[in-house]
Amino acid sequence: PKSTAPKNKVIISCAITGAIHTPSMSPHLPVTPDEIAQSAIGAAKAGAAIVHLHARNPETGRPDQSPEAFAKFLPTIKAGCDAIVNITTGGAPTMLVSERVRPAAVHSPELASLNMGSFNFALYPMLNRFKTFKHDWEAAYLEGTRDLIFRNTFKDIEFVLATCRDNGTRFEFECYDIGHLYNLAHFLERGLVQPPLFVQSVFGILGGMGTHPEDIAMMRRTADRLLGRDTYRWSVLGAGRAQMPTAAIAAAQGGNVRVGLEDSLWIGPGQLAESNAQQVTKVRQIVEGLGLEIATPDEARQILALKG
Ligand code: KMH
Ligand code: ZN
Repeated sequence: PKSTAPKNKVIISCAITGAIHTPSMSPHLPVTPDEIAQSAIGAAKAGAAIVHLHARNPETGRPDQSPEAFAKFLPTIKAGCDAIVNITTGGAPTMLVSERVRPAAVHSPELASLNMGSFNFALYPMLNRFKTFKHDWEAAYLEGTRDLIFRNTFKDIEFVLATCRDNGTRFEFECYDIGHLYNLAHFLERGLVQPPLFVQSVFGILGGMGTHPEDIAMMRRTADRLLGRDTYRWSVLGAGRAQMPTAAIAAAQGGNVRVGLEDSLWIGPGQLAESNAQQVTKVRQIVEGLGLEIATPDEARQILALKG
């Protein structure tokens, strides 16, 4: 069969471990540098063009935003696959932006995440589902988000942009609400961000937008109107059980998709995903089932104008 032009291919991102879930929630959540590296390589082999990375303390599983923690798995990932490395500047919602930006500043990845506004980032409802924890910090971390603002002021965003400017890192703009698209349009107007913008619409974090198909449609329409359809590349992620339905809805409309254990621990109702690769395989089947092709890492580099 004839292959479609790269720009019509679907980029699969996989967020390997994140800072939302804690180790006691799933034995499959990668924690140590080797687990993170092998899980990222597995996701890439299954079809992820981009791996979105956070680091954790190997003993406790607590999010660790030191550049040294990332240095323990980045060389293995780069040697083991060709996927685009995307380093978080979100870190954990409890961290300050000065700490959050350091791994991207030091390791100069092709992509880094950039969270486009301040909002309540509530993880405490997970305490209704998960009740026993191996480590002291886990329950307190989740409970603490009852009174937490994930801070991403205009100055914070400018700081991340300025810090990463000289190393040519481009961004996965995390937009959890319509206002975050207006913030991105503001930075576009000021010439501080350059097209094509990689917009990651995040659905299903309590404090941000929900996961209704109307929310997904509204996000898409607003991005088209504010940014211009050719100015941005649209990707979506749905948290928890919304992961696959959100991906399916967006892929059917020309969107790109993100999966991974950062965003959902599940592969089906009540069934924990055993790996990141399992979720990538599932979303790939959805995408290909729609008659669409997935982008290779090099095609994704071209689509997103990355430095390579
Ligand atoms: N945790 C996700 C909801 C970041 O790393 O900058 C969004 C995220 C944030 O990936
Ligand atoms: Zn993340």
